[in-house]
Amino acid sequence: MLDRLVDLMLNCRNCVVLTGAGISAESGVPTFRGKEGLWRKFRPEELATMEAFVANSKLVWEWYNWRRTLMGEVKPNPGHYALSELEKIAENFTLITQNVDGLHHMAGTEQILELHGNIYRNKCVGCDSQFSEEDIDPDNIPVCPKCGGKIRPDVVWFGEMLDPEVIQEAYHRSEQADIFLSVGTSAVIHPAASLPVVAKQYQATLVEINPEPTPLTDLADFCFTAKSGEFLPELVSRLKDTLTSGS
Ligand code: BV8
Ligand code: ZN
Repeated sequence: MLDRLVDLMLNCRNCVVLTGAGISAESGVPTFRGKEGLWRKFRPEELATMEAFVANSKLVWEWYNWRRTLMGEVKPNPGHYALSELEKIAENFTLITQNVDGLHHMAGTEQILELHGNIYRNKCVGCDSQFSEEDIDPDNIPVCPKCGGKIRPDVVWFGEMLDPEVIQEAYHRSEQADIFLSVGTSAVIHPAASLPVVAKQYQATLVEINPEPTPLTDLADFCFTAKSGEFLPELVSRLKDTLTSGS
C-alpha cells in the first residue's frame, strides 16, 4: 500500500496536507480529544469561546498562558520535518493546519494556511490591533493602549468565523488537490473537516494517517493506522530514494 502511495505521489502535481493536533502529539503537545486531551479537564465551550472570555477572561488567559508556556518548550518532531521535506519534493504543496502551535513554521515549512490562528499572536477585541507575545502581561488581563479593549489570543474560537481569505484559499487548494493527506486529526471540527471531503469530491486521492479511526476513514482511498512521526519520515525517505534511483 505504501509503494502504491509513493507512486501516486511521484506523479501528483498538487499535494495538499491537512494536519491536526495529532502531528504535535509526539512533540509532547497534548491533543484535544485524546485520553490525555486538553478538553479532558475543561470542555471546549468553557474556554475556547468568546462567551467564556467575556465571562471569565482570567481563566481563559490562564489556560492559554499554560498552553503557550508548554508549546514554547516543545520542538517540532520528525513528522513536522518530513512535511517540510515534502514541500521541497512536491511540485505544488500546500500545508493546511488546524494547529496554533507554530511547529510547522519552526520545522521550515513555508506554505502554511493556519485555519485556527496562532497562539503566539494576540489581538484587541475592540479594534483588532495585533499584539505580539511580549506586549502581554500574563498576570493581568491586558488592555489595548489604543482603544482600551481587552486583548485576547489571536485564535479562532468556537462559533467564530475563520479568516475568510484563509478558508477560501484552503477550499481552493483542496479542490485542486491530486492527493490530499489528512494527518493527525479527528476530523470533527468544521469547516476544517470538510476540506478532505471537498478534495475527494474533486477527484483527489484521499489518504488518512491517524492511529485511530475517524469520520474520514471510510471515505479515504488509503488509510494508514500510524503515528505521523513514524509514518511521514518513512514515506518521504521512500519518495527520495525513488527520485534519486530514477526508477
Ligand atoms: C465556525 C483554536 C460558525 C483555539 C479550535 C458544521 C457542522 C458541525 C459543526 C459546526 C459546523 N460549523 C460550525 C460548527 C461548530 C463548530 C464545530 O465544528 N463544532 C464541533 C465540536 C462539531 N465549529 C466552529 O465553531 C468553527 N467556527 O464554523 O463558525 C460560523 C459560521 C458562519 C458565520 C459565523 C460563525 C470554529 C472551529 C475552530 C475552533 N477552534 N481551536 C485553540 O486551539 O485553543 S478547535 C480545536 O480542534 C483545535 O484547533 C484543533 O486543532 C481542532 C481539531 O481537533 P484535532 O486537531 O483534530 O485534534 P483532536 O485532539 O480532536 O484529534 C487528534 C487526532 O490525532 C486524534 O484522532 C488522534 O488519534 C490523533 N493522534 C494522536 N497521536 C497521534 C495522532 N495522529 C498522528 N500521530 C500521533 N502520534
Ligand atoms: Zn483596541
